[in-house]
Amino acid sequence: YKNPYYAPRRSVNVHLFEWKWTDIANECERFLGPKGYGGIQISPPNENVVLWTYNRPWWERYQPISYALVTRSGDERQFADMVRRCNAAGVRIYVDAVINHMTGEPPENYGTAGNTASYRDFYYPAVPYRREHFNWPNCVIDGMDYVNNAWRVRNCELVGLKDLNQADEHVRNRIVDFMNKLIDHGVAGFRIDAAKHMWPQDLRIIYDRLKNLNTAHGFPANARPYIYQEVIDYGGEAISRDEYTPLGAVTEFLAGRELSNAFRRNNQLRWLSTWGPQWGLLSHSDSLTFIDNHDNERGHGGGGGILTYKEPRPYKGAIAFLLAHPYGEPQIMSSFDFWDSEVGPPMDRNGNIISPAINSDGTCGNGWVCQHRWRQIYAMVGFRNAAASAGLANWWDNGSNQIAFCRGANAFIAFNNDLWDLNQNLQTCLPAGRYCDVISGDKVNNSCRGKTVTVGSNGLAQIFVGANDYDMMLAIHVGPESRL
Ligand code: AAO
Repeated sequence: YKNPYYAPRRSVNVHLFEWKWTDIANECERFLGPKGYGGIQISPPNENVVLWTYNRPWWERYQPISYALVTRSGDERQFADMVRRCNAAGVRIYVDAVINHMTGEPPENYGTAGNTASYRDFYYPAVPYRREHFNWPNCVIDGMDYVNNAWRVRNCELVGLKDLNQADEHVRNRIVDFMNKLIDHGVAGFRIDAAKHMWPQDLRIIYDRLKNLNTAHGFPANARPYIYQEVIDYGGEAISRDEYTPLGAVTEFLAGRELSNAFRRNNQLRWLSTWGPQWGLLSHSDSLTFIDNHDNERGHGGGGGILTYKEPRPYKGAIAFLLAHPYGEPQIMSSFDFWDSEVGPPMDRNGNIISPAINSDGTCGNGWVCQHRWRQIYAMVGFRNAAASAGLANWWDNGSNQIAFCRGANAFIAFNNDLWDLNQNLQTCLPAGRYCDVISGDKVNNSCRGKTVTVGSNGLAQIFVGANDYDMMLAIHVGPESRL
């Protein structure tokens, strides 16, 4: 369950938060495929409650009404078309699976597929679930439970969301049928929402009943779905991420917290020479790494202090380090612009999601941030693919916030987060020649719109990253996007 089964020479998962299936299919073909992205985390595809009372907040999608594949992102036919077209473009789809619970007790009681529920009776006829399928008698998790009561964290309700009992055979079968249907459609795996709130032994039974990935979509025989479990663990709680690593990969929230700290200059970049498990992070193969996610970019789920698109310079630096370093399986966030932590995606008066517009410079419009289209970010996807499995080599630092390293003989990156220029003759490990710095400008028709770096026969090159440069990093590699 720990292999994402990316297509060859690809990496990096991007969360296309609240995107529509037809837009994702187009994005796979016109951008993500060509730029080398490995996969996409999509928003929950199953029916959720419609919450006009809160003007259709983004979080209504975390309140299931049924497992019908109909949401504001699209219906089942559009879902199937997306998965087929993305797989054909070499880009995998990972589903955000909300299987811990159903809705809370919202004011409204109908869903995006037109089904209804009777909350008082814990009755969800379109699944169906009844009271006997929920943990009973019900209780609600309170703040201290996270610290000292694992039983309550798993058996009581998360913010009042009706808590399914995954020890029940009927519940397991409904969840397994839902996930297997998605595997039939060609998805490559799942983010398990609120995994901390389910018992590991129940999750194991569910995972073990999942089908192998669909070979008709290009997966090898006997491939198991990639599973990354959402467990928030900064230490000091009753439930540990280590209870979930025997089952699959786990979201490593510490990575984003530490890199946000460092790139905000609250910690010197030189200490990153030991980045990885020595920092208290999960082992490499267990770890899904990211800077921000859809919760902590807006202060949900205990956010705060995390870099987001709203602080672009240090954010791009942190993401560049995340993608340049071999540690972990990285994921990036692709957001819609927000000013309020509850507001949903751009929509028209009927609540239909408005598609991102694509501007002539390749960025997005209509309220979509599209970090995955920022040059400094997609360039680092190309960097990671060129670096491939080469290890980290030739670490250099100035004893402060200027660092540089190689990935074998394939790629080289330098960062300057000090208040003075970086101007050094550094070992790039690359073959002699001229390279385009993919951070400061694209290579177009064999000419470089950014800085050009000349590597000598000894691998050395003069590297300059000014303290006032637009970005704090410089990256070159042997791939066609950089070699001149
Ligand atoms: C909405 C309304 C609620 C209403 C509810 C039901 O906002 O007022 O009661 O409906 O009607 C999302 C939204 C929720 C929303 C929900 C359903 O974020 O606001 O509720 O949809 O519409 C915990 C869970 C974690 C969860 C996170 C939000 O463990 O799994 O809360 N994340 C996922 C999704 C998320 C989604 C759900 C789950 C539900 O990513 O989008 O909710 O499907 C500690 C614990 C964490 C815990 C946090 C927050 O964290 O460790 O496990 O996360 O508390 O309670 C420091 C600590 C850190 C601590 C944090 C906060 O940072 O270091 O450990 O403080 O105390």
